[in-house]
Amino acid sequence: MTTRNESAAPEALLDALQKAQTILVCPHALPDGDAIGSALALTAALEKMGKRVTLASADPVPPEFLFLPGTEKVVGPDTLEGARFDAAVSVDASRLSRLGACEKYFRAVHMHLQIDHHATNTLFGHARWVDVHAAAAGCIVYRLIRALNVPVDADMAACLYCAISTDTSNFLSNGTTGEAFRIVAELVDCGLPLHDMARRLHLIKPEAQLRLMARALQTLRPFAGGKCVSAVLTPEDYAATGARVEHSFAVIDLLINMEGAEMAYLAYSPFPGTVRFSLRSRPPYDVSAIAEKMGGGGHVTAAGCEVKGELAACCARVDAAMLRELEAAR
Ligand SMILES: [Mn+2]
Repeated sequence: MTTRNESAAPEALLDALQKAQTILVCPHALPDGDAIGSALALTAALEKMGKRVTLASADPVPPEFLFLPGTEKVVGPDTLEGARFDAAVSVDASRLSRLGACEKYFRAVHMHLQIDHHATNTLFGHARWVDVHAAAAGCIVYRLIRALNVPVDADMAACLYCAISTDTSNFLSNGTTGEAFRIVAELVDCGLPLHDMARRLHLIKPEAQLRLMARALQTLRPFAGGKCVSAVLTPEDYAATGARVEHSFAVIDLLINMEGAEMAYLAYSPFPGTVRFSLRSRPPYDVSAIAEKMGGGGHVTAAGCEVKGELAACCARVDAAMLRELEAAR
C-alpha cells in the first residue's frame, strides 16, 4: 500500500501525532528554505498542541534563514544523545540517509513519521504524508496543521511562506501549483508580512554580492549569434569584493535570461587551480551531458562541474560543447 498523492490527511499520521507527547522533528541535511521553514512551522504547531518538540538539524540553519521565528530552538545532532521520543517526524527528506548526522537518532525512535513531496522518496515512514504533486513540503505541513485544527499564527505563516516560495523559485517554477497560491492567500489572511518576507528571502543581496555580480557582468560574452552566453569570475574578483562562493549563484540566472539566450554558463574560480562551471539551458537544449563529460552532472536544463586547469582553456572546452549541442538539437 502506498500513501503517494493522498490529498486527505492520512489517519495514521494524525493519530500518531496526537498520541505522542515527545516528538523529534528533523529536516533534511544541509536544509534549504522548504526543509527548515516546514520543520519550524510544524514544530510551532505541535508546541501549540502542548507537545514537547525537539527540532534537530544535521547542519546549521543557513544564515539567510536565521531571521525566521523559532530558529533559536534548532539544535544539532549531538544534543540528541540519550534523548527519548515517542515519535520522530522527517520533513522534506526522500530517504532516511538524507537526515545526515540525525539519521541514527531518528532510527532509534520507534515511530517514524514522514512528510515529503519528492518523487524519489522511499516511503520509509511507519505513517506518512507523501504527495509528489505538492509544490513544497510546506504545502503538506500547512494541510497537516489545518487537519490538526491548530490556528495558523503570523510566525507559522512566515515559516510556511519561506518553505513554499523558496521551493517554487518565488512561484516561478513549473512545479508551482494552484494550491501553493491558495495556501499563500490563506497565510496573508493569517498575518503574513508578505512584502517584508519576500524582500528578505528573494530580493535583498549583500553589497559584496552586488559587486561580484557587477564584475561577472563586465565579462558578459555572447557567442553563437547570442544563442549562448558566458561570464567568468576569477580568484581576484572574490578577493576584491569580499564575496563568498555562494554569492556567485545568482549570476547564472541573469545569464540564462538574457534575451535570445538558449544556453549559458558561469565559469567561476574562487581558488586558483580549479574552475567550476554552472550551466543552464532552455528546452530542448541539454547541458547535463556537457557537465557529465567534464566530470559533473545535474539536470537537463541546470548542471555543473568542476575542472582542474587554466580558465581560458576550460572555457574553450565548454564553448565547443555548447556549439555542438546547438548543432545536434537543430
Ligand atoms: Mn522541498
